[in-house]
Parts: sequence; structure tokens; C-alpha cells
Amino acid sequence: MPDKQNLLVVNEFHPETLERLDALYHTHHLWRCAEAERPKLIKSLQGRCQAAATGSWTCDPIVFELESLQIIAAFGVGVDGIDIDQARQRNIRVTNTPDVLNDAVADIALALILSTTRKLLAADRFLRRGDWLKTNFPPTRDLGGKTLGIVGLGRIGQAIVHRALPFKLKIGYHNRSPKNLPYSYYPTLKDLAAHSDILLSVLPGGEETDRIIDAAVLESLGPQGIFINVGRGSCVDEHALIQALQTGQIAGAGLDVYEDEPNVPAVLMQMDNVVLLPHIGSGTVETRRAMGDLVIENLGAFFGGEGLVSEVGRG
Ligand code: NAP
Ligand code: 8YV
Repeated sequence: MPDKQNLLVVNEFHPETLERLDALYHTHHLWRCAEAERPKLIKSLQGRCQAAATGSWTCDPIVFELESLQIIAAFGVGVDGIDIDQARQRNIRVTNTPDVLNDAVADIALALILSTTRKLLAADRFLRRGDWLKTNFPPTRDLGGKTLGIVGLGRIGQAIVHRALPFKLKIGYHNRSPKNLPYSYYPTLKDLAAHSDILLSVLPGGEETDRIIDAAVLESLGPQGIFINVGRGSCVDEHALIQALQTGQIAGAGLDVYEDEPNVPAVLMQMDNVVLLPHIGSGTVETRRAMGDLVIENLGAFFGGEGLVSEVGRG
């Protein structure tokens, strides 16, 4: 039996996948080393380790000091935590885990749409407080006939659309360019917001989308508007969002992602018109396992000299 290949595990992610990687490879866990020990580990792997696995949300840049590195296999679809430019310059291939999580994230998007428009959690709190014994819960808003504006309509966005249409929502969207899709395209984010009852972001993170959902966009959404974010927290000016919610400039928000996870502004937690989830879009047993399968398949293909299954930039 040939020796196992070396694999650098950069950070802690999905425990089941880490166990599977431990069984398949001679793993070296960078995240378990104290800061001062990390350069020593990298030095010890020079020339004999070609592969790294990482959670996609962050990747210690020290991995780029490993001169023999040829592939970074990321767990997650959004690779904003990895320095893709540096990887490209160094000819290091990067893989991610697209598509297998579309349904799980889209389910959470719909759950946020329903729970914000119909105020489900506020109604639950109302009942538990005993308020129903005194009065009825105030009426909320219908979904049918309203416009769901999606910014970043890609793989997950399409899965959201498939769920939104049976709820009789109309679809508008804004991407950098229009797609061949039968929905209204708006060339600017402000335009989309102005024509939306619910503005939903499923944008990737990174410099280009940094805080592009700002005060002006939220103002365009208007006082009946709801904002949903299942993309990245970095795409939203969180301060402007809080102000818009506090001043009634928008009606409510449903968030799965935040600027500085896992820190969520305390002021958001006080608001009855906001639903807050702890980044659970892809967080089901089945989906996380499928993401792990893709990490393992990509590494297997790399070491077997086969084509990678899901390489970033080769979609
Ligand atoms: P995707 O298929 O690449 O879709 C993203 C879409 O965003 C693309 O169609 C792209 O279209 C558009 N876009 C990119 N930059 C833009 C910009 N500056 N302005 C407007 N539109 C822009 O990606 P996906 O697989 O659907 O995933 C999307 C993101 O969801 C991930 O990157 C990740 O951040 C997030 N995510 C969150 C969770 C969660 O648990 N909440 C789970 C998985 C993923 P154009 O190229 O035409 O602009
Ligand atoms: C995370 C995600 O990877 O895929 C992405 O881009 O945001 C999520 O699926 C997940 O939270 C891992 O913990």
C-alpha cells in the first residue's frame, strides 16, 4: 500500500469531513498549532505537501508560504475568505462546493421571506407573552402579487425563484449583466430596490460587492419594504441597515449573514421586526455531507491526475 499523501488542513470545519480526511490522508492541522508553531509546520511540509483543505470563509495566508502547494480544496461555495488573486499568480488551483447547497440555502431564504412578511416570530412571542388573551395579533401583508427583487441571481438565486413562484411572487433581479431569464432585469441596485417589495441579496462577498447595499438602496426599498440577506454580510452597510430599521425607512429584515460573524449588533436583537439566523443556510446534515463529498472528490481527482470536479473560475 503506497504511503498516504500529505494534506494541510488550514482551519476547523465540518467535523465529519475532517474525520474522513484524517482517514484518507496524512493530515497536518494548522489550526491546532499555536501561532508561533505554524511557520515550523509549513517549513516541515516544504516539497512534500501539495494540497490544503480549508473552510471557505477564511484561509490563513501562511498557506501561500508552502512553495509546493498546488491545490486548495475549500468547503463552502463563497470563496471570499481565500486570496484568489494570489492563488492564481502562484498557479494554485482552488475548488469550492457549488450547487449541492442550493436547495438548503433557498429553503432558508423562503423561511426568512415568510417569517418576516407574516411576522411569524413576533406572533410566536406575542402568544407566549399571553398577549393573545388580551387582543388579536395585528394583520400582516400578503405575499401573492408582491415583487421579490433578487440581487445576485445565480445558482442559489434560481433555487429561490423556483420556490418563490408557487407563492405567486413576481421576480425582478439585478446582476452585473442581464441573463437569458423571463424576469425583469434592473440595471442598477437602486432601481431593483425601488421596484421590489422584498429585496433579497444572495451576492458573493469580496471587494466588488463590499457594502453595495447602502443607505440609498434601502431608502429606495421604502417603508413597506423587507430586506433579506442570505449572501454575505459584507455586502451590506450594517450601520445603514440598522438606521433604516430604526427610523421606519424599511419595514423589516431577515438575516442569515452579518458583517462580523459571529458578532451580531445587540441593537438588531432588540428589534421585533427583524428575524436573525446564525448563518445556517447550508446547515443541514445532508447538505454539509454533500459539501464534504465534493471536497474529497476534488482532492481525489487532483491526486489521481483527473479533472477537478468544481474548480473556482472554471464553472
Ligand atoms: P453564483 O452562482 O456565482 O451567483 C452569484 C451571482 O451574483 C452571479 O450570478 C453574479 O452574476 C452575481 N454577481 C456577482 N457580483 C455581482 C455584483 N457586483 N453585482 C451584482 N451581481 C453580482 O453563486 P451562488 O452559488 O448562487 O452563491 C452566492 C453566494 O451565496 C456565495 O458566494 C456565498 O457568499 C453565499 N452563500 C451563503 C450561504 C449561507 O449559508 N447563507 C451558503 C452558500 C452560499 P453576474 O456575474 O451576472 O453579475
Ligand atoms: C458556509 C457558505 O460554508 O458555502 C458558503 O459560502 O456561506 C456556507 O455554506 C457554511 O456556513 C460552512 O460552515
